[in-house]
Amino acid sequence: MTAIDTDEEARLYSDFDALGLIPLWTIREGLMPASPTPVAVPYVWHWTDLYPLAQRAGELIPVGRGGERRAIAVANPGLSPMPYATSTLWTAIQYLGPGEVAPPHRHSQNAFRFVLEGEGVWTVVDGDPVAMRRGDLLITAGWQFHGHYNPNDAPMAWLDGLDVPFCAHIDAQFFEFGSDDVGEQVTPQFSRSERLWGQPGLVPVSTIHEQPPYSPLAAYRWEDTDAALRAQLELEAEGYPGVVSPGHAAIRFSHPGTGSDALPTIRTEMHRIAAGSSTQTVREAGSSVWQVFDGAGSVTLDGELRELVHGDVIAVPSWCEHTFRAATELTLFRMSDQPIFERLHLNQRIAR
Ligand code: 1HN
Repeated sequence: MTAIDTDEEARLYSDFDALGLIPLWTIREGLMPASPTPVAVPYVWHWTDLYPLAQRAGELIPVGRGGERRAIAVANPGLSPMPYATSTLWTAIQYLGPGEVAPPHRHSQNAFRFVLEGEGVWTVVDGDPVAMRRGDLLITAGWQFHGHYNPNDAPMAWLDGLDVPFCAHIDAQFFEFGSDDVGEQVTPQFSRSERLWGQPGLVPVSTIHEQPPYSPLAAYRWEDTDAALRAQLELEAEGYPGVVSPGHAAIRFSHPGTGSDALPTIRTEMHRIAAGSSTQTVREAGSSVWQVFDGAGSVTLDGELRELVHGDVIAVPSWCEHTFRAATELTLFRMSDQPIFERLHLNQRIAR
């Protein structure tokens, strides 16, 4: 803060204030820090806390038009009272009981579902029914109609990821209710999008000249993800390249027609760390949220070690130094806002 040492200067500052003006020299360090100073804090939510609460909500709170979804957001304490995991990412556990319907709607926010366990719910994306099973990633890009149906006797819960905070910061939110008609009551083994796009490396020629800005493939199946991760670690053992770093395999869910991220604003990846191995220690501009899919280990967030087991959700704010260690083989899902940072040339990363 600049010292005010004359009456004339004092008048200058009060005139600035009266006209809604703020001189840079009084606030430079807040506006231009040497590196990011996120308000969000590094944080871990445990699945053993999340799931029983979602179950209780399932017993007490109906799902339907208005509230739309029984989704319970992980709220970063640094961002209180907003229901945001990081400054750009929304992450929630969503719970749908037997016979329940989460009615169709659409919004400008991009979304995905990641299935930690269970199966049987199907989500309808722009009229295309997509089955949800353990380990699958389901894509619902901005402005696609989507509703979820549970025709089974058992409840199901999954992780929702959206760019809600980012869209809110830039005033880009639009929302519309869909039809109350739930549509086709069938669960095909493969969605129409998977029939068109689901063969590796094979792009329908009819789409070559016009690709949507999001992945036209609505589901990435666990069998494929698991096989890809397993192959990387096996190839490493055979002396061939493929892993990110020793003992660390990773794949990115990509647009099959362009190779870019599956969603324009959210990067989605799956990581597997061999028992006893660690990831590199990374700091990057931009935030991410991880979920333990399988196995146990730990994460060190800005020097603080936290134990991790099945289902735990981890918020990594911008520029937070993080390292994952696998006690047993550890498989992690990751979402991040990197596509925004890369497209706007704001990406910075240090790995060691
Ligand atoms: C939404 O539409 C879903 O469709 C889940 O399952 C979570 C959080 C904020 C806004 C819309 C869904 C959401 C959401």
